[in-house]
Amino acid sequence: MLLTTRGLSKVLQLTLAVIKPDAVANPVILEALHQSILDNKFAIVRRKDLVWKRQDSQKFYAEHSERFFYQRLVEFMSSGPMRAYILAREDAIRHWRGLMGPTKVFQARYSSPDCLRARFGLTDTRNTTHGSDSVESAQREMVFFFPDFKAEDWLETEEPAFRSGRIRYDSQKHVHVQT
Ligand code: FUP
Repeated sequence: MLLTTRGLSKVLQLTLAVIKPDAVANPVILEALHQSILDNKFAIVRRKDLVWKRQDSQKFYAEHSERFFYQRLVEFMSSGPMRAYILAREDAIRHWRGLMGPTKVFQARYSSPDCLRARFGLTDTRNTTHGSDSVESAQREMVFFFPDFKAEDWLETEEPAFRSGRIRYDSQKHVHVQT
């Protein structure tokens, strides 16, 4: 479904993007990240500010539970407010991960100095942003952050308008809506 085409243009893909507590804590960085999303032609489908409990953090990062950084990661991700987005774009997953850059901030600064993690990241854990790494993880992560959002329904009812540009940015709600 996500990779099929309708007419000539490719169906938009959805991804889950998160601005992590290190970046939300700095209003200038938070605004710069939001602006980067808009400048890079992502449509903002949903947006939410939230704070994780420790259990949310543990559950979300369960696949890393054996890694040396797990405890540090769990503490950090439940240490303060975050902002989550559902973004739409052609190849949204790949484009958002490209914009974020490598996981490790010091490597990012060396290899991709313009990426978001290089520009704003503090450490390998406090690395500014998260992005889904596959269609499957995007689906799982969208449900995790936005349990009421139904991707299939959105693709059926709203995606055609988003793809053909019949949308506008609502500067009150900070999301894109159909015109
Ligand atoms: P990514 O998909 O780029 O977020 O990277 P991973 O799934 O490999 O890692 C998930 C999170 O674990 C990172 F965002 C931050 C944290 N992490 C560390 O804290 N230290 C590391 O050395 C690697 C990852």
